[in-house]
Amino acid sequence: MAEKVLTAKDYRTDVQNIWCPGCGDFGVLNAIHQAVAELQIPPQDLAVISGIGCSSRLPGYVNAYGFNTIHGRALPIATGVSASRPDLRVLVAGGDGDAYAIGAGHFVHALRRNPNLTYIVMDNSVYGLTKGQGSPTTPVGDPTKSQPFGHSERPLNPLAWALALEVTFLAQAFSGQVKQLKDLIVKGMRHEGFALINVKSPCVTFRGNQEYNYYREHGWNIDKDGHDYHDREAAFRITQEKERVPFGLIWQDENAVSLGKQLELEREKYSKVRQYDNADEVLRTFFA
Ligand SMILES: Cc1ncc(C[n+]2csc(CCOP(=O)(O)OP(=O)(O)O)c2C)c(N)n1
Ligand code: SF4
Ligand SMILES: [Mg+2]
Repeated sequence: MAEKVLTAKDYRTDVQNIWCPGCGDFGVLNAIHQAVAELQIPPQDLAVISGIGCSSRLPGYVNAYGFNTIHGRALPIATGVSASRPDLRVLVAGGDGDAYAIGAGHFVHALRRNPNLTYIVMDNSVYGLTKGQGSPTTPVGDPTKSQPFGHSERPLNPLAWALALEVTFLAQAFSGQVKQLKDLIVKGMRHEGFALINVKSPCVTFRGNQEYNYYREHGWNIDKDGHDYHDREAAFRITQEKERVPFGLIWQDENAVSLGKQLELEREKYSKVRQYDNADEVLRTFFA
């Protein structure tokens, strides 16, 4: 019998979606459903791991293994899943607070280890779930629930930060451009190593409904503009862009060794050394 061709519908779940109408995260969810269908990943071969936040509800809406973990801790848990089950394809999802504030330490070390993960950060420049406080990507001067007269801290530049940390796949997308986002997720999931996709995903409830227009007017499609994503200096210049918001694949390094490959090599090395049957034998050998 011919194998069933999976479609985006096969990855939907019956879990009631409680995102606000108009939330940008719907576009991200659609793009994920389409991307995993394009890659024909059976649900039992897919894991979706998140932290805590509105965006981190996403695993509930994807028919796959899912784990809505702890605020800021999606990456270490996903790294463990990927390391112990290399047969699974692992997507990580979460918000700008989850990734770049409380999860910042884990972000640094996940990039350093280069595990086989595709990390989709739904960057809405606000803490949505906790009702509208400023986040690490809130622009200076924007009113928030915590600073109604304007956010005072300078925003972090996640693209420049990730590139400086030698991320091996870096892209930015807009949740209002589902086709481009889907293509980037497909490329990210084919990448051997860590793929970061920062997605501008408007929070209509706490940042108004003008951001869709802003990204449409100021968006710069670098894929169509002929950007060479192997050119590191050009990639850095893109991360410094002030007037336009770059969307597309910024940087890819296909030669870096992934954590998955590294672990294969380690297993091979250690399979050749003496195996111990019990702890007493180990203690006798090393502490005799
Ligand atoms: C350890 C811990 N600290 C704080 C919180 C409260 N908290 C839950 S979600 C969140 C921020 C959510 O913002 P973001 O990660 O940007 O996700 P969004 O809701 O905007 O999608 C905070 C501070 C928590 N759940 N756990
Ligand atoms: S509060 Fe904002 S981020 Fe959360 S579901 Fe509503 S629109 Fe989306
Ligand atoms: Mg947020």
